[in-house]
Amino acid sequence: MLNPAWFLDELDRHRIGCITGVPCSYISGLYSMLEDGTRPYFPATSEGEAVAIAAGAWLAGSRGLVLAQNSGLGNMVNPLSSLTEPFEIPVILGVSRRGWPAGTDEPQHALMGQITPDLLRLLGIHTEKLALDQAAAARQLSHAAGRCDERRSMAFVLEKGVLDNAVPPAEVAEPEPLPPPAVRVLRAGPRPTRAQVLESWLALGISRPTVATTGYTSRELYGLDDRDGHFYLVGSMGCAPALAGGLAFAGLPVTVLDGDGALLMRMGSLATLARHVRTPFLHVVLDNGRHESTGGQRTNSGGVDFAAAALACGYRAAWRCDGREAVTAALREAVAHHDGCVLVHCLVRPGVAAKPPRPKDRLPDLALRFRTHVTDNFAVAEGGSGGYSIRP
Ligand SMILES: Cc1ncc(C[n+]2csc(CCOP(=O)(O)OP(=O)(O)O)c2C)c(N)n1
Repeated sequence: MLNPAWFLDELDRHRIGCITGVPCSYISGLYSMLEDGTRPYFPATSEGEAVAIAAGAWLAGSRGLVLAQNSGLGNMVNPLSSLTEPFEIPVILGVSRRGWPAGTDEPQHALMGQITPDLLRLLGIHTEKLALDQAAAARQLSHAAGRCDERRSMAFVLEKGVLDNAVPPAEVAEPEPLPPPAVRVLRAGPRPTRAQVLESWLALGISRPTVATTGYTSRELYGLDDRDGHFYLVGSMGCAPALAGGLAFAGLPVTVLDGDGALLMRMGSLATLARHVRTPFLHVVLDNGRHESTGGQRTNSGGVDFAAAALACGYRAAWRCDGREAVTAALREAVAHHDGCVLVHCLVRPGVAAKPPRPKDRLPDLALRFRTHVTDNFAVAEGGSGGYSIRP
């Protein structure tokens, strides 16, 4: 059996700067240590969100570990197959194995217990059972860190009893939530298209890492102005805010350009970001009420007040704007905020002028270009205030 304190020290030794995930009772001792607030731990609302956070950590120059129960493996399949694998962004997974040995656990875990290692391998991820013996486990963690340098992910299957659970849960004092501020409503000018909002953002000339969501938003941004500091999330719809979160947790200022369909897909990220982001984080929602990139089918966004939802989750400020001038004014005000998440909900006209281009470079090259830009140009936090330290 491994000591969780030793395990966490090993992670630190291997510069695994960002730990995220969703709990499992098999490794509750490890979570108790993480929850005491002394580690760079960012609990996620879903395991898929956690994979995107860990991917963001790598893009910020660090390494990310996702801890999860195997029941959450299904939630990870999308970002593991359409984000980390095609972009060659390495993540380390620690997946507990409920339902194993066969017949020893609750029925809802039986099938996943059987197929966990095969499923991970099917996703192309090198998978090993974490050893009970400290020296062997240390070698495995070194191996995982080495694979990160080669831009390859690795998964550890955590069987029952691998980590000592005799650690009492940490007492975490919850601050009293403050009443949310009011949404600022702005109306001025004709309703813009998505491309016009992107132009308004670019015209502000703010140089910060910018993550664009799946589909036409990424493609239009690429077509308008391809920059090293742009990350085009061509797959993994809904994961842009979480990926941006992985960057922000490292102390970076970030902008995320999101869609209404995409945000609705992983709304839990609003709570994760509000809780952990301490850097300037601008979340722009381009709400055309449509899944325009797949042919214009309706989303469920009609009447959804994304600005109020963000404030209810703990964002510091939020705007709802209708009209091109309103968008510009809201973006100007929003970038002046320097202490956490703000959201600008832009009502946009459906429509796309011409088929926007797709990024021409190889996805792994785009990821490396972005990472190099970020690590060369932005200072990252040295721990504390929500940031994790990144050491060369
Ligand atoms: C997980 C996942 N589900 C579905 C898709 C297919 N898909 C790609 S873009 C898109 C629509 C996105 O809608 P929205 O975020 O509102 O942006 P818009 O296309 O309107 O700009 C869909 C459904 C996908 N790529 N990934």
